[in-house]
Amino acid sequence: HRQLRRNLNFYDLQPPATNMLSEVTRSLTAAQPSLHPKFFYDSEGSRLFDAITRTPEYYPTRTESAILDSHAEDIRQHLGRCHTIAEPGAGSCEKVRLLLERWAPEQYMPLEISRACLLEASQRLAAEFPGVNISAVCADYCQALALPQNGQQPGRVVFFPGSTIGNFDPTERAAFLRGLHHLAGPGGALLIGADLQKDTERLNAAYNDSQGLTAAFNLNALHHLNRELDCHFDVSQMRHLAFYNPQLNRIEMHLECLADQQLLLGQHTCCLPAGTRIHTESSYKFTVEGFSKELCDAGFQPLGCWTDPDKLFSLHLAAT
Ligand code: AVI
Repeated sequence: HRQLRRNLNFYDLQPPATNMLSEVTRSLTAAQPSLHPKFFYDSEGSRLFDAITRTPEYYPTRTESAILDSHAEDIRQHLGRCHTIAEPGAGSCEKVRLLLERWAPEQYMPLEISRACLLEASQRLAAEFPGVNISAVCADYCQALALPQNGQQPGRVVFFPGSTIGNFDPTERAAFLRGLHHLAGPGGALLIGADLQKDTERLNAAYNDSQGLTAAFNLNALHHLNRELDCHFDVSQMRHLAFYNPQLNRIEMHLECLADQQLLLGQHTCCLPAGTRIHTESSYKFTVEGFSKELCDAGFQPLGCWTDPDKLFSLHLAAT
């Protein structure tokens, strides 16, 4: 633990390095080949995701910001007081700014696996918000959710925006929500974004933007693997696919092989025949009632839900 400024403490929980080769080999050689969406996010992937959020088709980010901007005060009133805001996967800590400005909590605790990203963002915030004590924690999701409770202090308000919760499959999601309940602790709360079910055209357009940024984002996972593992993907012979699956209420992103792909995975070779689809991401879409029920199942008591006038996106507040 290091104190970097008067109002900034940095805690490094040293997230364990994952064995990328064995994980990728297992998922690519499975009967249904897949890649975990975390492989999107190298520096180019993070830049592309940021660009996606500004496309006209990708409504979630701007809609959620507008909801937060219109209702920050109302949400705070439903909450009562807020001592600490904790944010798992805080990234560049951009979205929380609005809450730091409007709620002026005593403490902000970003939890982020990327040490470089966390250092930069927390130093910037500490300079900009001298009245907020920042406890930056470098940790992976598992470590973050197992963090000890706040001692004598009241529970934390866990902030989990962006509908990232939609990228978890139902079983994982239930476990993750229980983890957020633990992180919030007794007397705590959760403020979480959940993208809503809507017409298929709008959903499909959001994941097939006309500038091709989502396609580049999806394909970038392969450039990332080529760079880290030298696995010889011919990226020019792969294509981006994204479509809504109405049975499972989710957008599915895949990468389809346009020609046979001969891959080198460590000492082993593996062939993915033309036509193979690698499932790279699911993005579940919710109903307000369905998501509230999931919060209840994880032990939360819903306190309120805010949406935009077109009911595209929802922000849920729940107490532990
Ligand atoms: C990060 N996550 C909430 C995004 C989503 O919409 O599921 C990731 C994304 N994938 C393609 N576009 C954006």
